[in-house]
Amino acid sequence: MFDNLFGPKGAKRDGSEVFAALRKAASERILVLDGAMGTQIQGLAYDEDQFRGDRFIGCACHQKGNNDLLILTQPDAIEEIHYKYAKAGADILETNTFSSTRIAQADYQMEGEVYALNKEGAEIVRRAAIRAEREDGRRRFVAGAIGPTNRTASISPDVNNPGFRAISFDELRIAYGEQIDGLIDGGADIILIETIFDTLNAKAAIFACEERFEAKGISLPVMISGTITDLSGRTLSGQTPSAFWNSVRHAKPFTIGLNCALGANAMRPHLQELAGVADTFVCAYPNAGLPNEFGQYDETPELMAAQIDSFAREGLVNIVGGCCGSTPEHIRAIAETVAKYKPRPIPEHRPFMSLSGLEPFELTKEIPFVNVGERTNVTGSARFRKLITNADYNAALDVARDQVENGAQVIDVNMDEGLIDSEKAMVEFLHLIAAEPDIARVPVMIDSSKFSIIESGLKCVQGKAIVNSISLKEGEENFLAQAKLLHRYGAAVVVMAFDEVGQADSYERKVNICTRAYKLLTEKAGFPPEDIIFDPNIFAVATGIEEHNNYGVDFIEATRTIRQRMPLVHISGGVSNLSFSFRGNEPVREAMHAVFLYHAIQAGMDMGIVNAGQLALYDQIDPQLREACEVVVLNRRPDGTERLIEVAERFRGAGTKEARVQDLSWREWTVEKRLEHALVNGITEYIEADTEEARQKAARPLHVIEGPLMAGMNVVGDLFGSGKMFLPQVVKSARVMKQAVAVLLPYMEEEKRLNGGDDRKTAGKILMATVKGDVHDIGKNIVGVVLACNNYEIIDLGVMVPATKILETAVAEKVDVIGLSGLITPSLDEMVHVAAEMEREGFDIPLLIGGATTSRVHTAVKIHPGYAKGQTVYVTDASRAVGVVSSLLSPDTRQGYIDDIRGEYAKV
Ligand code: B12
Repeated sequence: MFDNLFGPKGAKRDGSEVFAALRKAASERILVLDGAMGTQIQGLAYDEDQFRGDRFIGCACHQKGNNDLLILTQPDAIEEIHYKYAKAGADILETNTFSSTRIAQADYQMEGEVYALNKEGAEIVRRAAIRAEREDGRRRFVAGAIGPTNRTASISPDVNNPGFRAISFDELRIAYGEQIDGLIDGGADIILIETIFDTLNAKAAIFACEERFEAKGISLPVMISGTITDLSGRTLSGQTPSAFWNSVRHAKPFTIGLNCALGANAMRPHLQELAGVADTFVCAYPNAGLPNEFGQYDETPELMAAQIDSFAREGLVNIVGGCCGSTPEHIRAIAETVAKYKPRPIPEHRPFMSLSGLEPFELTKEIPFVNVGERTNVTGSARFRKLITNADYNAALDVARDQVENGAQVIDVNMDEGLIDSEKAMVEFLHLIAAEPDIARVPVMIDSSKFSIIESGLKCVQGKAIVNSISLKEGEENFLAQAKLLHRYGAAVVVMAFDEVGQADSYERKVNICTRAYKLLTEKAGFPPEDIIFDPNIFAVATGIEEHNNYGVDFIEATRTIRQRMPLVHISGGVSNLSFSFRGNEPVREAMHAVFLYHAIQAGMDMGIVNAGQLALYDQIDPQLREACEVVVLNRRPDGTERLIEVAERFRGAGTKEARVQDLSWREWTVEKRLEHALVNGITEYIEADTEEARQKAARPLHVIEGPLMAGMNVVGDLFGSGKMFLPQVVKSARVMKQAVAVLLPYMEEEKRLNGGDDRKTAGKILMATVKGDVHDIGKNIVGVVLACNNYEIIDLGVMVPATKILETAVAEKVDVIGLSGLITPSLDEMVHVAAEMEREGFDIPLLIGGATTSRVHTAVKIHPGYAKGQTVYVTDASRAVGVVSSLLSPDTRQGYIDDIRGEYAKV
């Protein structure tokens, strides 16, 4: 039998018994959470006096509508609602404390009652749970519900002042802490942070949980439930489900999930996304449909249960329940339906650093190097420093925007400047960034040498950020205290190889300090290894001081050893230090950086604060200069420095990369080589003339794309893949490619006209999309153009398109074929998912698959089998697309073609 607190009588009161019992139950079956309180309370039709009860008879403020207050004034009625849910089949009962924080209760002047509301709220549920258990012998768990409050920490309520916030992280943290104290003291088994529309509020609640757990010497399971506010598929504060997961994963929640705002059907795609990425239990409790004109929910128990049935059947959930509009009848129907199914198996943990802004960023093996944009750093950019000193934040935001547009995957923000209030500037700038979705989509690196500035920064970001940096400089105790705090804020961390003695300058010291920090972080601060980034210090070489000659090698070799011994960690560094002794000779500095990065990346450096726009391309460095740099960076000869100084003289004044581009000797090359050169170097100046020349040489305009232009892009891809080119440079290549394609477009249209295409009626409607998570669109656009020139009508949905949008548009537009494009490995899984959804929704139209990384084998083995009702076809390039589509759409050839494809795929 149970007593009031934490499990059976005699159980240890540290939460471990609850954890074990819940984990066991959740791995055996799908658990059921209760339904809405609001609808039930409305049914009681209480008036103002009943809301006040005897306890608040004379209070000044009106109380009708303060549902939580009924805990204190009508406890029996509230207990009865919980009991009904328990009897309907709920395993987990939520307290009626959604708004029981001092922030939300301020509307009713009930701030003083917050502790009582939460404590008594939990006690009431426990009474109902014990009654139900006595009757049927099944244990019920008490979940202390924490709502989002009525304020948002990362959105300004004032449209004219996007930097303003109506609530701070600390105000939320304190208010939640008070609520959590009450819930724990009242005997809650679980803390449920729910209806999260702003992840920063949730991060404050998580922080408060950990603080209160630590203070009380217990640890309860935490359930976290976000709200996707509408069909945009994002939270109110703009995060996608995976970005949301990355932001809260540090809490090691017992469940992650979604509730409210949407009915089950509309919630499905977002739930699928979460279920795909989360290595913990998943919980869903949607509304009973969407509210009608009167704000009521019409979805019957049967209808809602039928939709939740499919969640369970497809293995998406471990816990289900209902939110707004659901009743004990809904919960009964849901409990009955899910009883037939096994719970969702928890996917294995993917040990990749998973950051987020509004969108997720996962540092997988496919990403050779992460460019951290360094233009928003007052210590590195004189221009940015000036803008911040002059408080010209609009122009400062443009700097951030430019970096993201040009390929920075993370932006470094540093405000360490003696003449300004750095803490204030950090907060202000991060608040402003949050209001700019095109910047806020990437994660930030909060960079400061002052820990207080770092903490202030962390209180402003809803995403998972990186902190730059901490070190062992002031000893282990300080290091651990900072590390634990950072983990509580949910940040990844850069650790400088610096200890009590000083900065690590030799191979041994770099390796030893990083190894020591690693042990402390993973064994004592709870840091996942993949969230650790070591900066083993890049120092200047070729300074004329012999002891400095091996600095490059020391960094590179330390990197290799660290990555071998601690394979999940990352290595970063500030590259510009390396070439300090060649200040004023930009060509040599750029060459040294490119050479250094090339070798360091091979050794395992996978992140760097670099101005990639100013990097030379390794393969294009003057061979003599490259050789001289290599000798210095790799310390191959004692006279390396003198030799580099000698060679360097030749380049002094040769200008930067831009100036070298002015060297026009490449204009003498063949047109194919010139196109490649322009693509690789991002040169737009001659691209139109060169494309035109290539077109005149080619039989058809398309041949220019599929010949020299594709070949050039493949060179770009290879250079990028091998660490000799960087993302911002690839962005430039993509722009050049688009310009070249634009030159060819009118000629392709002309071809169509000459073939009499304009007069024919459309040959069919084709929907084209680059799948969710993928931004590559050059290939897809070309395929669209080629098909359009062959009289097909194209509906192009763009990039990053979720499956639901593809399917909905396909139905609405009655398309004949769907074409999916994808160039990165995760797109392969997304394509499998789209095919499975097409099967589920009863589609039978052909599905084309294309883009680098897709393949005939993957299509045959993974995509085709999941879409039995229609035919999936892998297409290698744009020119083949026309033949494939016409064979699939012509009644004469269709069946024969499909039989051939099926025969071919069966052999794979
Ligand atoms: C340009 C480019 C970019 C540009 C894209 C700009 C844009 N608007 O498209 C930018 C810089 C933004 C970029 C970003 C990234 N990229 Co990139 N990128 C490339 C690059 C160099 C060229 C792609 C290209 O345009 N090729 C030319 C076109 C014409 O070829 P295509 O797309 O294959 O299309 C042809 C056919 O495949 C076919 N086709 C294509 N789609 C379809 C669809 C249908 C229905 C049909 C029938 C046919 C068809 O027809 C086309 C014409 O014949 C490739 C390297 C390569 N060799 O592909 C890397 C590459 C694809 N990128 C890569 C990576 C890793 C990334 C990033 C993850 C890097 C990062 N660090 O963040 C990000 C991805 C971000 C994201 N979430 O998507 C890797 C992917 C590795 C992998 N297996 O996952 C590659 C292979 C580079 C490499 N070697 O590492 N990239």
